[in-house]
Amino acid sequence: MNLIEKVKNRESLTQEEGEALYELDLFTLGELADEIRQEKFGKKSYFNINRHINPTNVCADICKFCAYSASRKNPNQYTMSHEEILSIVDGSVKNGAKEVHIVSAHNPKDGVEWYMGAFRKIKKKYPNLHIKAMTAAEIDFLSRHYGFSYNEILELMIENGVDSMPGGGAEIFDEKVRDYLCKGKVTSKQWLEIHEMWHNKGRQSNATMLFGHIESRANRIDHMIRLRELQNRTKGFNAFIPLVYQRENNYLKNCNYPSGQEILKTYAISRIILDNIPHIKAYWVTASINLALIAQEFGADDLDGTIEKESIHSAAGANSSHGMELEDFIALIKNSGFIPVERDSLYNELKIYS
Ligand code: V47
Repeated sequence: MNLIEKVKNRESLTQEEGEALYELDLFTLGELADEIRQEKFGKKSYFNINRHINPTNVCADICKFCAYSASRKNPNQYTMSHEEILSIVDGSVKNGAKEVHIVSAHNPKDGVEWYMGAFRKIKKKYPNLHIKAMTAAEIDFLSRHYGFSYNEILELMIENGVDSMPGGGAEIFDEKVRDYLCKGKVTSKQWLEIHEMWHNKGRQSNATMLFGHIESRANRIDHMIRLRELQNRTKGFNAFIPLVYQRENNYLKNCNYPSGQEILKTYAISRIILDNIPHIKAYWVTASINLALIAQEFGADDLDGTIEKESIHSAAGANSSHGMELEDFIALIKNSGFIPVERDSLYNELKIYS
């Protein structure tokens, strides 16, 4: 059976078949991915009203691709107090946010209680606000630095109000590339183990993949297949998010920056390979809003959200520091021929803008 027939029959593809997908032309791939997307969600495109908060940029780990953490290139260290974090949350809730997405650097000075206390205070004040927080990289850091087991950190997160985990810290799972990018940080095996433990507690999370730097196409397929295998066991991932590498103000050079065509192929292929992860998110911050809108025709059904403020990718050159106005977001999705659907963090539909 040829590759296209296998995709049309919804068979799980092997590493070699995944790599061969990249050899198909963009429009064939787009058609195949769009068929799967339409089968699952029709013309609906999901987004949420959310706020990204990055409470500290002080980091004990060094990732070559990161322009956000305080370093020689970015000497402006900051760490927010709980009061500062709460006052941001107050403003966001007033603006209609239903989710706060909290991701920090790996701060060796503040202790586990600084992280957990912030979640507890937010949850106490806003019991219905969804807290998506703590990447597996942060969990691994807290465990290493303060001597907690993964399970203890995960239990503390639940106790203090964290509802779901974001997909950050996955980068690229291939050990050789990962060692070059971010040696010393959570390993691929640990990243997957932490998400598995979280899922086994009945909780949900997302998964990212940082691409468009020094990795190969084969590395991307391997990354997707490792996620697919975990998802087969737990069903705990909601969304897969291919993050396009942003190249400014960091220490990662000699990269193969992807063309628009390569980015769209990667979205389409992730829709095809990850047959068991419901949503493919075109995170407009790293893809650019224009490409994210086109990605809706190449398998992506989710555009993340309005964000309000963003620090990690804007530090590396993305045009995202002030998020997106809700009206603009809705109009852009509508004008691109899709139906904007406001969702909550677990993909329950809240409002359809037909
Ligand atoms: O893990 C850091 C990435 C991630 C750069 O779960 C970079 O819904 C591109 O995980 N170029 C954090 N990417 C952000 C993240 C995320 C974003 C949106 C939604 C969700 C979700 C998760 O940002 C890090 C890292 O892979 N990153 N530097 C850079 N220069």
